Amino acid sequence: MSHEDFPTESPAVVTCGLPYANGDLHVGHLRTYVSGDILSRALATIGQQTAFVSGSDMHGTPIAVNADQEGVSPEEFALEWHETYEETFPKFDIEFDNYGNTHDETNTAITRDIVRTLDDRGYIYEKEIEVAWDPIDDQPLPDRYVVGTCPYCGETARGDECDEGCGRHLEPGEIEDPKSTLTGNPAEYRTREHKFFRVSDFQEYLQGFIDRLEGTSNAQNQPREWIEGDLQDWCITRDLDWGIDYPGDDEEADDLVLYVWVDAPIEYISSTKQYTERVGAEEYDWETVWRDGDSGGGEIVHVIGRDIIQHHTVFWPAMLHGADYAEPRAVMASGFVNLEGRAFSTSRNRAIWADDYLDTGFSTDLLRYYLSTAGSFERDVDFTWERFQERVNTELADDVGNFVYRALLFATRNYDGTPDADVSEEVEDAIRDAMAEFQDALNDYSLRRAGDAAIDLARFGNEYIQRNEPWKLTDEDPDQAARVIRDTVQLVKAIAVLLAPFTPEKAETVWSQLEEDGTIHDQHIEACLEAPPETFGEPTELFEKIEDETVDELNEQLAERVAEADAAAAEAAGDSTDGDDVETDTTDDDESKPMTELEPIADERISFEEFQELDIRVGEILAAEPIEGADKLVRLEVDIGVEERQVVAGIRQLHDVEALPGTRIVLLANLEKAELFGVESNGMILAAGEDADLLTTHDDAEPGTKIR
Ligand code: B3M
Ligand code: ZN
Repeated sequence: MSHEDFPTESPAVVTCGLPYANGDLHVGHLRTYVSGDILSRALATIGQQTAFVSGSDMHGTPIAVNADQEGVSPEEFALEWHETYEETFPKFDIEFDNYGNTHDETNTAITRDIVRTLDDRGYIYEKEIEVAWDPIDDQPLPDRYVVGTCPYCGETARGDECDEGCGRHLEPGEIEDPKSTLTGNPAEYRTREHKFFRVSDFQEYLQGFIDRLEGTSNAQNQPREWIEGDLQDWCITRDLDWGIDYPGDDEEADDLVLYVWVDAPIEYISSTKQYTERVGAEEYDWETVWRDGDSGGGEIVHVIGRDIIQHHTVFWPAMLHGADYAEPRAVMASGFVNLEGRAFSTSRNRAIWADDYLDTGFSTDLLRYYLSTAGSFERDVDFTWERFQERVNTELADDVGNFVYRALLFATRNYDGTPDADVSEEVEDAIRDAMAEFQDALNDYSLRRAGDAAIDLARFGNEYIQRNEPWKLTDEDPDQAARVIRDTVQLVKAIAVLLAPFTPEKAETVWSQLEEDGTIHDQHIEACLEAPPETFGEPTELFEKIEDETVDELNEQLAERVAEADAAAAEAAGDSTDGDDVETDTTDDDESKPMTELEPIADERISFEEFQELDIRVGEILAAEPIEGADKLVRLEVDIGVEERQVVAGIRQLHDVEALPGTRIVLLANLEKAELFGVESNGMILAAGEDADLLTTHDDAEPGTKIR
């Protein structure tokens, strides 16, 4: 790996976190895959040799449990999902150079080889530990077969992860008050021999690694606490039938499989190797990338969700280093996609699924653009159809679509294509600046900025046409008219090249409208400045605007889904308080959970004027009543001085509804109206955090007083 700017001499590999072969993909997953795809396309555009790989994560307890419940073998179960993913990704133009799976031969062989190497080098040792055991069913309960209490923070946790509390990876035997998730039986601890990886041996190495690591700041900073603290060794085996067998002829280890997190990241290597096997090492050599030879390997960039940073910045680099593989250059950890401020819940259908999006009939380019450039990469984003509509209509339809259409229409009507003139210095400079910004943004791992480089160029183009009024010039000064149109056609081409990684289909449409040869996806960024063909035909409009009615419809569907999911969640919460129930739903990998981690401060500043557009008032709750059928919602009547408002708030389970009247609150008064469960909500009560801690005033500001 180098730390030179992209493009470098060494080949790069962009990887995406492997989806568990365990359920449908949703828009939250797509955020990572789309971003990985865009990054790899964009790196190729600037001349970086790049492979883009991933694969399905086939192992682990949730898959074993779910397969069992369906009465099929884990392999059959996981392969079916694997095939579904192979079909789903291309629908979103997520085009992996290789998409394998962790159970295939390549990954099994490389995993066993790496573990053997670590073992031979003394990085693996055996230790007797206590593992959770179901005494009634007489079976071991690894990882998610067991729930209990986190020994660090006291929250309810899964066997391998404190998912609702402090977020720590938990080692076998750590969880307190264990219970089986299969039967609900209280578990006991039994002594078993397991294999441990000496992560502690790598402390010094990891301290250097984390200082070198590029990518998003959450990936660079979050692991410091672990790396600089006491590094615990890592149990890498499980009492499970499903997984990759522990290598070697150690009889004791015969019935152990490797922990899923050992073989999962190794799939990055295996998938790259499979790519080489297909295209030949002259075209792309996996070993140059992954082997820690003299060159120190290639440019390895991992694109992942922010919940698996620890695996990618502690365990994984230690494994790589211990077995003489190259280290990652960068980790880009994306925030989650939320609905109304809360994480998707796959088991409760509180999510927007990949198929839901395909059902809308919108071009997948729109979602790609929206997901990859929605705020800063590491921040959670709330998915709303309004915001989606707004960005599509303004940035893609108004800025890009209008400009491209106007420029090309004018060019074809007056010149049958590109007029015979030189590009002006002003426009050439603008294009060069955009190219430089695009390249710089990639080196900063900021897809948002790379996308903005293209959009800003389109804005410049619109302004340039407006300012130069070529429609007046055709008669008055035909030479100047030709120069202006030559400029705008060049701008169109440049915008298409820069947008191609984001909106591959639409960019290709522009390419064929220009009657360029080949595909836009093989172009180098320098194509931005190369002359377009002399002749081409009339264009068609690139982006259709999304109508308000469409958004209303989509919102209705979504509100229904969220309400149903919340009701289901409330019901489940109610159930588990009245008994010793345990959560037996193991299908969820990203269950809605309180955000334990404080969100980083937004990167983007807003102006004081923008703040002033928010009409925030002091109010007083006059009346409060639950909304029938909606377990979380209350209808409030609020006095805001100037008038009384009806507001719906999702605070029913968090506050004593009867005690609410008389409470001073703070209300966002100029929020768009919404309808929830058939009740109109005219404003939003402000509250902090998951517990909806209501904001109020300290003194006696009267209802109606404006917050400034
Ligand atoms: N299969 C999914 C997750 O925890 C897990 C990723 C593996 S990446 C090597 O997000
Ligand atoms: Zn915890």
